[in-house]
Amino acid sequence: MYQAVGSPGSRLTRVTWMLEELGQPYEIVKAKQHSDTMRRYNPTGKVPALVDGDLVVTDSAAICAYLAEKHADKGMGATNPAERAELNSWLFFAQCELEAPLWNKLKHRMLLSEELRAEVGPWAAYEFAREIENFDKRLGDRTFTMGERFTAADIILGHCGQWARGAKFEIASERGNAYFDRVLARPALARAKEKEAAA
Ligand SMILES: N[C@@H](CCC(=O)N[C@@H](CS)C(=O)NCC(=O)O)C(=O)O
Repeated sequence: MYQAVGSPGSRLTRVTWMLEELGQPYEIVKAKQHSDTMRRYNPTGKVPALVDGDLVVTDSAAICAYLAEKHADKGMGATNPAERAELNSWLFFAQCELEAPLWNKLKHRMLLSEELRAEVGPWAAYEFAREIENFDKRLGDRTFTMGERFTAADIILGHCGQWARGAKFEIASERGNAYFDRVLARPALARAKEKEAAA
């Protein structure tokens, strides 16, 4: 059985959501960032990690890509190099562009030590708005990022949308908001959150 390691409500949700979408059994191993437990799975102490037998995978997008490839029959990954390139492009966009302002703002608000904190609010709002505009253009009229199929990329992007809404970042895109509504209404996400709450 898979083990999803990390703290409930963090990027761990990307892993539990993915496992729920795939219908795979898993247990949640609760571990806070930089705790001794977490460092046993990830030397950086960062959350989350996935344990699959002897293999430990870290970094949420890599974990989702790994699971999509392993359970290829569920159609959440790529079936050829061209599709893989497109999927990777979305995953990298999600983490490098869309997530970056969300993460930086959170770090400067409450995670960094006082002397390192800077006022990044206006920059983060500007960058996020710019990337939402880019997301709108790239998404076009598709239901999901890869077309009609819900894939690993939608997990990472959907989680960024949830994060943005929770942190009160403006999503000035009708198509973007409709996409986030669609993706965040997935029953698998609700089940993942329930399991995290009960862990
Ligand atoms: N690229 C990693 C980032 C992991 C990450 O930064 N996780 C946060 C919690 S959600 C953390 O552990 N932060 C501690 C730190 O930045 O040192 C991923 O997507 O899993």
